[in-house]
This record gives sequence, C-alpha cells and structure tokens, in this order.
Amino acid sequence: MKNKIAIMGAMPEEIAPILQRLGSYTTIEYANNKYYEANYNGVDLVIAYSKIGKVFSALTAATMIEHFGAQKLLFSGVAGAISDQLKVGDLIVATKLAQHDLDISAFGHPYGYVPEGSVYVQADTTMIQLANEVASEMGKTLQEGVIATGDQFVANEERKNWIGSTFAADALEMEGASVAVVCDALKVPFFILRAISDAADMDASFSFDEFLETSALESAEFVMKMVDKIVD
Ligand code: 3QA
Repeated sequence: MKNKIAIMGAMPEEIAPILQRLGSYTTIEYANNKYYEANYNGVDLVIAYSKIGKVFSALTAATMIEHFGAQKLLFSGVAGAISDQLKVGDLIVATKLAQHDLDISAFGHPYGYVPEGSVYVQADTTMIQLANEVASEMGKTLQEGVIATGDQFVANEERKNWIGSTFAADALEMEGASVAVVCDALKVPFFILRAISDAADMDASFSFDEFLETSALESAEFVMKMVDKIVD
C-alpha cells in the first residue's frame, strides 16, 4: 500500500526549514510550480509552497493529491491573530475554516457561503488529536480555533474585528480554507497549522516582516514532529 504525505506552505520561508531538515530531495516541475519529493523514515513526502492566496493554494493542494498521490495533507505556515489569546510565535491548529471574502450576501446568503458549499470546512479530528499529543510531548501550548481565509493581507483593526465576529475566527490567513475545500472534496484528511506572525492590525506588515522566519520555523518544526508521529 502506498503512503504519501503532502506538506505544503504558501511562501518559500514556510517550507524552507522542512527542506533543510530533509537535506536531500528531488525536484519536479509541474503546473508552474516546483514539488519536492523525499523519502523520510520510510514514508514518501511531497513538499511545495504554493505561492500566496486561495487560487494558488487550491491548485497546489489538488496537484499534490491528484498528480502526486498524497493521502494526507499538512499545511505549515504563519497567520495573523484575531484572538487576543494568540501572541507572536503561538501555534494555532484549525478545527474548521471559512472563506471570509466569499460574499453573495446581496442574495441573503451568509458570508462565506455559496450554493452547494458550506461556510465552514471541518478539519480531520484524528490529526488534531495527534497534534495535541505532540504538543504535550514537546511541552508546547497548542491552541485550537477557527481560521478565516481570504485573498487579502489584513492590516486593519476594523476588517480583522469584522472577520472575527462574522466567522467566530481566532486567526486569519490566505490559504487554509481553499486547501480545506480541496481536501474535503477529494476526501483527503488535512491539518492546517499556523504560528502567529502579526495581529492583523496597522502594524501587521512590520510584525510580519520581523517574525515571518521565526514563526514559520516554529510551525515547520511542529509539523515535522507530526510527521514523525504519523510515520511510527
Ligand atoms: C502574506 C502571507 C500569505 O501567504 C498569508 C502570510 C500572516 N499574517 C496575515 C495577515 N493577513 C493575511 N494573511 C496573513 N500568510 C504575505 S503578504 C507579504 C508578501 O511579502 C499568513 C498571514 N495579517 C512578499 C515580499 O514582498
């Protein structure tokens, strides 16, 4: 039986620590992107960064599943905090995800909803449970929460609060919900992990630039511990 795990990020910085950890891998170019394949403790991995946003991330997730045969998908990256319980460097795992910029409310539909879709996509509970075990073994705090996704870098208190109250969201980013839609449709269990880089407020771009690398590393190290656990 084949067993392949996909690990994706949106930006190079989000997967760099993983590639560095693997040391050697093969690079495959496909659909205007680079995919990295490696065998890690007997399990096949396919790794990629998608580029920023919902479209690129959906394309990459679908490619990892349909073209590369991934049977599980783990996303590692950074996010803006909505909840004031989340500080820079803190980890949040998505229990469910919504698209905050999907809006046909002019027809009376809720934000994030289109016919035959749903506002939220639920993440795989088995992998969340595994994550909690990893967190306690590492002595780390892992918060669970709702992640809202949209094609905007949010650097505005008003927009952030609107997303927080409309979707009961704890963090926001630009790829999670689109990856979730793809994995849900293709019946591939997925796990979306983010380490906070900023608070999606007026200082967000500065905070993001300062903490992208360290927070991305925080997330990547956790995801590799997850892979270790899935492997044995
Ligand atoms: C934003 C990255 C995108 O992949 C989503 C980071 C962290 N803070 C956020 C916020 N709003 C939305 N998303 C996020 N990721 C990249 S834009 C800067 C690109 O710089 C999560 C995220 N507040 C490239 C160099 O010019």
